[in-house]
Amino acid sequence: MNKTWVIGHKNPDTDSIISAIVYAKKINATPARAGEINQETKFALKKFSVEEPVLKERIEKDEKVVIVDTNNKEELIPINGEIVEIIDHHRLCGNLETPAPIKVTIKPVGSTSTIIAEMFLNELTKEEAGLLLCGILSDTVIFRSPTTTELDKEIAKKLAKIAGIEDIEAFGKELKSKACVLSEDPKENVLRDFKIIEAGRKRFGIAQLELMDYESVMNKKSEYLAAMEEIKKENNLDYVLLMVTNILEEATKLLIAGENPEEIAKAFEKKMEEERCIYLEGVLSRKKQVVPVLQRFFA
Ligand SMILES: [Mn+2]
Repeated sequence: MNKTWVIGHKNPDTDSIISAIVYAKKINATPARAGEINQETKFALKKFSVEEPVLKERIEKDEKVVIVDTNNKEELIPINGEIVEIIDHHRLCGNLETPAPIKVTIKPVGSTSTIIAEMFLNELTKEEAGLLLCGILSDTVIFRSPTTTELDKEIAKKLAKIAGIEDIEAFGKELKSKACVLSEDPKENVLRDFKIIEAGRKRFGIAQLELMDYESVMNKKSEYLAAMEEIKKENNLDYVLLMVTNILEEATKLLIAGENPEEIAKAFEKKMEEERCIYLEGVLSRKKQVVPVLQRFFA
């Protein structure tokens, strides 16, 4: 039998790694990762004594793969083998092809972990439930992100019960605090959670850091802007934006590298707060609150 892998997107986040681990276990496949594991995910895996999945650089011709937490070819490692299933919570991208019909599950919920938890709710071990709870809390920013649905909250409660976690909010904050540990290198931090999107004729790189303050980035603003300028050139982009998201304040300071920062301020109907920075109250989600604004404005 050909080997079946379960893998999420490059620059993997907690939801993507955990979805791969738990789903692989449930279907007797092998989980893999498409990049380095971040501090938050490491905390989650350690907490429930689960090993890191193996790093995979491509899916070989004779291998099968289940894709989780994305359906965008550009976010995946090269796939020479056969895609057998997709489970995701992002908009349908339409750039993946399969030779035969496959099972596709895409739901408008806060995390892929939510979908997988719902599939196996009555057959989860304590560890699996704990891991999936981490996936939900991470992607929904402890239910603060506007991507959060009632189903996410409902499933999270059930998972917490199975995992023996009493205070979901406190556990979520502990998990999220691990994501706030920044490296000394601004460029590394910007690339940590970085996505390239197109809006009209413009190409954007949008990075996000979820923090419990602004200062850890804003005190080194010029260094961050220089790093963003470099990344812009390297990837042939029109703009690189950095969402400095304060999850406690539930707001984002958006740093802008690119020719015409005023144009970006205009897209969000904001005044420039300070040089190359606008303040976005209530904004936590790149997918729901930043990308659509740019795509509408630059359409
Ligand atoms: Mn996700």
